[in-house]
Amino acid sequence: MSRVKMSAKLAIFGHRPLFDAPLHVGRPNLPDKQAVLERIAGVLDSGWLTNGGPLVQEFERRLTQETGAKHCLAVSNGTAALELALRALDLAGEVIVPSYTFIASAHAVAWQGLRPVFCDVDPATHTLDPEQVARLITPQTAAILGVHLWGRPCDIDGLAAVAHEHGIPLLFDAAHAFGCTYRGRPIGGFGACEAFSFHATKFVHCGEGGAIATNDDRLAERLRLLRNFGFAGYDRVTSLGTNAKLSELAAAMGLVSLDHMVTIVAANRRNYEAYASCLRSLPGLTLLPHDANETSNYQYVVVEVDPQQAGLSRDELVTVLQADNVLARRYFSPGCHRMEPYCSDPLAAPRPLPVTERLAESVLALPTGLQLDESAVVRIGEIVSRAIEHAAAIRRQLGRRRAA
Ligand code: T4K
Repeated sequence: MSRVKMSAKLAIFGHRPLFDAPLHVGRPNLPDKQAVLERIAGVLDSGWLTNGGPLVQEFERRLTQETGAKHCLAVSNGTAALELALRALDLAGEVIVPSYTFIASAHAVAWQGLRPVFCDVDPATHTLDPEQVARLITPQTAAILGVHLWGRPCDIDGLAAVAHEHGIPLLFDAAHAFGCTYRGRPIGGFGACEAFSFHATKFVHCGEGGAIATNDDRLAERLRLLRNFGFAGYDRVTSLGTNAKLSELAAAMGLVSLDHMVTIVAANRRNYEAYASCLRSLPGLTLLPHDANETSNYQYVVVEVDPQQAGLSRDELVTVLQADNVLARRYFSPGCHRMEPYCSDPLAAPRPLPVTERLAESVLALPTGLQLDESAVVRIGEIVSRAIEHAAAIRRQLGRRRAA
């Protein structure tokens, strides 16, 4: 083993991984197993497992308290929340969405027979750029779907101005933004409606779950029908509908998760700050900042890698981290417009998306949540620091691997 390899104690050079077990991005937070089991035992004893049972109703009341929205309808997952929201707005034509997001944002639009038109994002926030949105408006534009990525709210005022000028609805994919605020007000009360995800990987979760928040009584009524086969009474169907109900078992998990929300956010924030101090002095790495005037859930730790300054590309750094059992993720790469069915549709991205392309090449997400403490973050910071210090040797090592 060469002198360089000995000094760079990294698994990529054949050393034992720094972590024995993998650290995942999106490892579910499970703060109180006993409380979950007790809630689930109560569900089983009651003999009421779904169809808007007492725990789903309690979960919805809690969501209303957290978001301040007039209505919160629990649904089976975040994608269903988006699909129902788009359906309830009775849209036809195009919906402007960011390409830099999880594929569900785009698929929910296409699944409703609408055409997603992909727009570029603001490099500072990774969310829709209202100026770019304005340039994509055509007579076919039916709505704007903003995504509050990483818990960072969109420029809601900017997007609302564009939507208002053109008389089209604005709605939000708030899958990442439960527990966050915009101008001091909780996410959930903006636009026509906002769609949350409570997937296992979200900081508050039901295993699988979602919700739609709205202040609009008529929209809420329509969403209630859509979620439950169009049933307006015991055996009275008044509209088309689907089954997007949340089960009592999932609500049990969600309620316990909500009980521990403050602890989880505190752990996320502690981890975020620990990452910030580890990465601050390293060249070519930028931790996505949070607005100090707003509340955030800190559920994603997002780093942009500048390969010129860091000496390593994002993908090379991910390989180094993964060798040490830190399963950093390339979120979101490639952008939605580069995936099927959208990359086969010449009309899907009418303008170039340079910021999206750059972010898709440079962003990585690091593990956080209750699974790791500050000392684990410091060790991850050490891996990154050693990787940058030994960037040239790592490149040679990866080159040898590719050649072998
Ligand atoms: N809009 C946005 C902006 C979204 O990010 C999402 C979902 C949605 C809409 C749709 O909401 P849902 O319909 O999902 O409610 C994950 C999640 O599956 C997905 O929910 C999430 N966004 C997305 C950002 O991340 P993947 O493909 O990256 O990875 P996944 O689910 O395999 O899990 C990530 C890691 O977490 C795994 O490496 C292992 C670990 N893990 C995962 C699960 C499910 C566990 O340790 N235990 C588990 O139970 O999508």
